[in-house]
Amino acid sequence: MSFARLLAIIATVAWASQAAAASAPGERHFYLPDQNASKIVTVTRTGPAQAEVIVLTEAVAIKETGPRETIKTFGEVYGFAPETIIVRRDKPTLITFWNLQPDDDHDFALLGPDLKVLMFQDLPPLKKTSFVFTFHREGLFDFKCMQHQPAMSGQILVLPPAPGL
Ligand SMILES: [Cu+2]
Repeated sequence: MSFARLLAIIATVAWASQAAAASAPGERHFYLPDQNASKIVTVTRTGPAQAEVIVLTEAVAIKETGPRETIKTFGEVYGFAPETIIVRRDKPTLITFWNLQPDDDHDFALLGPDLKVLMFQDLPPLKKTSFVFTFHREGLFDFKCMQHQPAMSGQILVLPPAPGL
């Protein structure tokens, strides 16, 4: 990773932490891609989809179950499983996030190629949260849970349409 890209990621995470801290819990500002961001990816809550992916939130090392030494060193560690999602351009893909934790909120921030946040959504505890994503550009897109950085991160790889379709 280049130093400039690292700086941009730090700036993005700092911005989101600040935005989250500016309002009380539960009052955070969640949004789907705006008109400009929709040129990169269209996101709806429901609708027809041609592919489906389920993403679980995984408690890797947490205060309730330990190990204590690990948490002391790393803090609580969560992850997305899978953390790499592969979709095809122009193919509506239903992604459902299962927040498996009974008492921990997660969130989903999708970053554009310039590392601007394209969308930011809450993933409430013990809930399935679904979106239909249609990417209009190929490439690699980072996503993050802003509450559990840096470990709770992943990438969406957008491939060209399948040959013959
Ligand atoms: Cu999280």
